[in-house]
Amino acid sequence: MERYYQPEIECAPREEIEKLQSERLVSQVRRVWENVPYYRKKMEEKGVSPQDIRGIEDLSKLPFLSKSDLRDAYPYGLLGKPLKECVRIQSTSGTTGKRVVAFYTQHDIDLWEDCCARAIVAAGGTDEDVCQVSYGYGLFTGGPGLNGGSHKVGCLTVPTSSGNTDRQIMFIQDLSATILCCTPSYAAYLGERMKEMGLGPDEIPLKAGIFGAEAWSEEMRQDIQNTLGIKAYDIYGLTELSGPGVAFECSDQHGMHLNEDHFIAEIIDPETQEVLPEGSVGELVITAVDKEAFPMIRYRTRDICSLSREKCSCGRTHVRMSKPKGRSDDMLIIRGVNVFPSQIETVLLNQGYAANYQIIVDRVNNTDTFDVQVEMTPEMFTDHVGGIQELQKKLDAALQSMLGIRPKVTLVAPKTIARSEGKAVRVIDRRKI
Ligand code: DLL
Repeated sequence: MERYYQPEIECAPREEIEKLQSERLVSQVRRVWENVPYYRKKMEEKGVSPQDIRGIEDLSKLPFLSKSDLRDAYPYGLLGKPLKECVRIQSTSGTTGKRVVAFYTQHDIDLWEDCCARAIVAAGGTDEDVCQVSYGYGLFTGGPGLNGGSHKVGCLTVPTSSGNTDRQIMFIQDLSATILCCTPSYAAYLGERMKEMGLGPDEIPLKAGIFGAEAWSEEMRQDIQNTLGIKAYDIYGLTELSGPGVAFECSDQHGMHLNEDHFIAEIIDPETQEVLPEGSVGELVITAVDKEAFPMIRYRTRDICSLSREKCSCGRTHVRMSKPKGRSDDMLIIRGVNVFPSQIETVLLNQGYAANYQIIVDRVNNTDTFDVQVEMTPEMFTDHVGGIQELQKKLDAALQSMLGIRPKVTLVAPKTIARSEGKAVRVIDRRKI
């Protein structure tokens, strides 16, 4: 039987949700107009004032916010509350340019943790569970967000943070952890390590995993589910909008319910900025209607996905977003062809490889070079001596048919590509350097 953390809102009739969104949007716009001169100026430039916003139907009249606004207004320019009412900051993991620094009041932390608690309950979590949080703690939102959600559900929370893989496995076994929260690439690595230690899915006490913070394919989900013997749930979020828990998967595992009492989602064409009809693939834009300290209105996430309001078998009524297939700024354009790392991952997993790969793009004599290094599994490595060229040819053809462009594939020995404890580095684009 499906269980909910806040059933009255998670399963509310659509009209009720839209009424709540409209009310919250109207007061949020008024608050931001009064307290955030940076956004007020953007509204004035677009010729809109709070009187023009009477409900969600007027959302598209408002100006967008993007990462460049966050940079311009860094660090305090987008604060919606006096600093003395803020109790925490979190920050993005970005290594280039200015980091995003997001602010929280106690109310903001509360609603963020509620969203994470909804995700944990949707994954089957109760106060009987032991929830190991192996996302990084600190400035990154993954650890603190899921930690707070786990407390709210009443799970025994194991705050291991990321790294020290053998110790992670020891805690999972000794404390009989039932829920694991980490990035999907780290979950795959934990699975690989457990296999090496001779632990099969039946000897691993875990029953569910809550994995997000990076794009991962359906094929990778199957792989992790089989190795760890669990059901793997996707969770989405970004620092600017609190962190993990903006959207989460239910037992249906078919898109993530976006918490519509706190967030309004739109899909736009990233080029023309035009709002697209339901079902179209485009850039996700989110308005946070009740965040106080860092009130993002029409924030351009850069994540490419689609939305669906089709009825869900779990009983939740909130809109579902598809798995983001990548960020518009992660999309590689190689010799004029659009390539998403997730497409490569799909081909690899379908051909029996694990998700250990790296894409290296460079420009030589004005032409893009496109190399994909792929790790063989230990079985391939030993069983196919002499047949490696055959394997490579097969992979070449499959990648070309998926991408419409032929990469230079190099098969490398098992364990050659560095494992990640947080977000995996899949792409090295030397053209930008
Ligand atoms: O990654 C928050 C998070 C932590 C989400 C733990 C889920 C679990 P940032 O570091 O600000 O925040 O990065 C946000 O990561 O815009 C997406 O591009 C990507 N991302 C997050 N979740 C997913 C997901 C956290 N489930 C950026 N699928 C976002 C694909 C994701 N991409």
